[in-house]
Amino acid sequence: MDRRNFLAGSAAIAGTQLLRGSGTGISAQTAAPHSAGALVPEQIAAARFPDGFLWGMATASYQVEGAWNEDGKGESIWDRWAHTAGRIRGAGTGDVACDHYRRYPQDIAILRQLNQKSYRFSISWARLQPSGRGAVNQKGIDHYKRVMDAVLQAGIRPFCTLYHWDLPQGLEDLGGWPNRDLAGYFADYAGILAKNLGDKIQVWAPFNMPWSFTNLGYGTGVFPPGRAKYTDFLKAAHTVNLAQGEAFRAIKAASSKATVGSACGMCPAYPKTGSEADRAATARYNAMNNLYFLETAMRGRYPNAFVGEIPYQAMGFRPGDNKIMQVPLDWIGFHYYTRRIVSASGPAAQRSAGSLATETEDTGAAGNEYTQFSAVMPTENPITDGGLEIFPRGIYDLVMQISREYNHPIIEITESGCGYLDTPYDPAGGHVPDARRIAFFRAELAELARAIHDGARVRAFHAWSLLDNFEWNDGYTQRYGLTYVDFRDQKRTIKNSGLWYGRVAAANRLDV
Ligand code: IFM
Repeated sequence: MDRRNFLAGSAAIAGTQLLRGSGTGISAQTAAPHSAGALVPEQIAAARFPDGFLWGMATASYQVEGAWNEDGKGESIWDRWAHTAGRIRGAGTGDVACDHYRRYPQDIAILRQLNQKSYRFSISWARLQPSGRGAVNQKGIDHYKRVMDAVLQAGIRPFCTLYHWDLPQGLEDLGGWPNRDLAGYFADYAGILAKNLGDKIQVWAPFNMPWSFTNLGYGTGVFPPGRAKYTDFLKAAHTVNLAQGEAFRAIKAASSKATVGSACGMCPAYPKTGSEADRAATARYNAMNNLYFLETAMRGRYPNAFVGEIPYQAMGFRPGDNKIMQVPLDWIGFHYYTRRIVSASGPAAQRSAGSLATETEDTGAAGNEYTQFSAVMPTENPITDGGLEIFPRGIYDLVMQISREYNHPIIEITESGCGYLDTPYDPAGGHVPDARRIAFFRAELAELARAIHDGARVRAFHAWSLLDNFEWNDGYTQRYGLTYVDFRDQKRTIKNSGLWYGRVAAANRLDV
């Protein structure tokens, strides 16, 4: 099959029927698709990526660094949470994690070996400002300068996420994200980073998955600080929107070369039926889970994720906040893992019980009296060991949706990956034969190539993750890495998926 036929054929397989949502600016699918659409070998072989495409990998400070109390670092809410009995599966903590704090030269050498062009990492706020405000810990700055030098020497673009969930405990003690003063503290932190590292870093994203940490930390309480009040979530989310705007300005003021974007968790959502109620519920889900921190930046307004009026009072909105939030981003970054099927629900809160809140629950928001939708992850296609349904077509739908919504912005896929528990296999010389991860990325990347062919301006893809690491409440019971880490001795073994991904990065194609 030639390239043209491949693309035409795969578009037909996808069969998307995107409609404009009424008055929301949100697209909604007419009905839930029930299969991923099998990809044939010719489709994989025909997939191409543009010259200069930025192949990358991602990590996050608390998940990999360790050194939790060294060189002046302060305590974070994840330190406190993981040190509390019963919070983390297997009693795991990030105290040592992958020891990336010391072993970063070795890890950056892996990125280089695998032909990577972009390294997305996050900075530990408590390493820079131990209590989250005030004096700067010079040892923290010096550490990240050394890391950046190593990344640049390897010919890799540093992509810095300012906040990947590890709030300094000192700021939680002041009320945490529901306290709008944190927007100002975050802007100070952003300015410190841009002033000290802006000569080395040009690509910045203020927040990783802002909906997740505000909702899980303050709305449902399954992540630290473990508070469960929906109006606290509304307040926390509003502070984060203000903080995103203030940080954007602080970074740009300190570094003329800086570009600022996002790293939102997103999930393409499909209505369960073609009914008006399910379509409206899907639009609310999309507004809440996908656009709540994007529409605010791009257009200075909240998308209406609510039944009825936007609850400005409950979120602590003040006159003029629109202007603070509005900072048209230089590019839009988002993650893709899986999809949701959405239906209208009553006002009663529905939440899956007993989950330790990995990505499964993270993106699977449940409704309440404000939002009144039920969002379910289907299980029609294979499920990863991490518990997520594999749905390659979702990345195509999501990329095309965001392209349409925001007038064809530059897009970066900031994360995508899968949890599989494959381990080194001795008869094969210690290789990690994780064929399922290769199949996952191959199918998904073919769908991404299709989106690029159809006009989406995607310039980067970051696989989650460079290393097996601390998977939040699941501790070390999940492995998302393209490099296997033996947590007994910190030995790294590049998995077969990592070797394959390195060849893809070199060739810009998938049939390698
Ligand atoms: O490990 C997480 C990461 O921190 C945020 N996105 C999803 C990953 C896998 O669950």
